Amino acid sequence: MSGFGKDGRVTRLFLAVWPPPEIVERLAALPRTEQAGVRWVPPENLHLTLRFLGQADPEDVDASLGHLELPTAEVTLGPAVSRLGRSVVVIPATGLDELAAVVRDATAMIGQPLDPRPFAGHLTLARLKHRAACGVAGAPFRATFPVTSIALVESTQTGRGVEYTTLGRYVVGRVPGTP
Ligand code: 3AM
Repeated sequence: MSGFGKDGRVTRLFLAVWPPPEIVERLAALPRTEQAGVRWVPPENLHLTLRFLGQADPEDVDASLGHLELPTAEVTLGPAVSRLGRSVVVIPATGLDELAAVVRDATAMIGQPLDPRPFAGHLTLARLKHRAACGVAGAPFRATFPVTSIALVESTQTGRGVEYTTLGRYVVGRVPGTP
């Protein structure tokens, strides 16, 4: 774990998997038609959320995850761009359920209450306003990659949109402190 200030800042946080650069490149190459009511996620922000914490102290997260053995995971994205609910354009993701459950259990008392809905692995590509149509829905996309770490990410709303900063990473598949 690295990258935390010790100033006890309270921030909006979430835990996520960053896809590897070659997958981000392929995701960014999907058609991104600029049209009214469609807000595309910039390629550098593409991620798979494991848990949204909201306002929380990063040190509490570190205390909960820093000594935990996180299960390994292999993400499969696909088979195609689809919708999650009415307004989110996603690529479904499988392979993260066990990791998400461990993260969720370990951080249950931190940040906002747990979402009672079952975990639905996905990578958000765009958000739609007023049920806008989005040309990319249905486009085939398949990719598989191993998860090497999960990231604690700080989300900051700026004039240019949302900015994500990785505050720290937790390696999966080994007990912290062992080689
Ligand atoms: O990974 P996705 O796109 O599903 O929608 C936000 C994004 O999810 C979600 O957290 C992820 C990283 O920002 N998010 C933002 N605010 C939220 C909230 N208040 C939220 N999820 C639940 N409650």
